[in-house]
Amino acid sequence: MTYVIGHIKPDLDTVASAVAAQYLFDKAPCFGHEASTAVITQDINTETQYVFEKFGVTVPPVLLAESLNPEDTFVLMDHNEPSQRHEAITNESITEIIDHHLTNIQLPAIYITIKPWGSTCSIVWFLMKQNNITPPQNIAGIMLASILSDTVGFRAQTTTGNDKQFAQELASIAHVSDIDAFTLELFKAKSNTQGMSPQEIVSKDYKVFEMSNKKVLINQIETVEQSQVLDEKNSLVNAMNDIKKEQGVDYIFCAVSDVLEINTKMLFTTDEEGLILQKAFGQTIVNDNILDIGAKLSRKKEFAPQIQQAIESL
Ligand SMILES: [Mn+2]
Repeated sequence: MTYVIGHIKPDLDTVASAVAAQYLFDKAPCFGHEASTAVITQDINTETQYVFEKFGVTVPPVLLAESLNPEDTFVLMDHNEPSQRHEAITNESITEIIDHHLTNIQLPAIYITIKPWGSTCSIVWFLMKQNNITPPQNIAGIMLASILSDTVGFRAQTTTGNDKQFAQELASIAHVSDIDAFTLELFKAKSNTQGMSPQEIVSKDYKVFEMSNKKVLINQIETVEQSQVLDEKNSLVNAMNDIKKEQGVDYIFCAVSDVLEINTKMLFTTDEEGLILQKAFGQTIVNDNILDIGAKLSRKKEFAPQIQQAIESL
């Protein structure tokens, strides 16, 4: 069996691209995956659940290591780094990679499609077009939603002209007439923090980085209700202090990003962290534990490298 699988802590693009790629492989024998099954690494997030329900697409099952056979192979979607991979996947079992991230690939010659586009679903749609394959309405819908989600509605720096064009094409197959309205609907589903505890908010989507021998945790929460989230500042900062201890990190930051206004306010817990942020973004702190870093949304491009530089220059 060939398993088509995205990264750990699955997001919409990783799950939808696996479903779309399985459809492509079924219809296009030239890919050489005779029997393929889309699977996921872990439970899906609320945005993914919302989109799959909306379009009536079945969520793929979680891959169970104990059900694997030695001859099973894997197509990695939306990731290539070993640290992003399901732990049961060995180097030898990977036969193909379709991705749009920074590469760290040390594998024998296999099929690799990497394009610097905004979403892996953009790449899968490109491959479908190359092979004259049109997905059904519901798969086109989850692909469109993935492009809009990964590019933050074309606002992210990673957005290319192809992503915009492909989204239009997929929208017409999916019968989505108003992309802007659909984007807002997605943002609302994604950014619903109601019912989430402060602990859940400040650990919703975090990565731990190694910067100058310091462990740095950067969490990001995307919202359309930034001020409501920040009203809870004191409990969020307390929760950040707990997570800092739990995870044994030196510094912790929580980016509260307003995806409609395109603005990020960064939460921090100590004066030293505040200084790092000021160094990184050159702004003045007007409110305890909060720094407005302006029109930025991308942790990968706009927060992490700047914080790293600031820590290196301490
Ligand atoms: Mn992606």
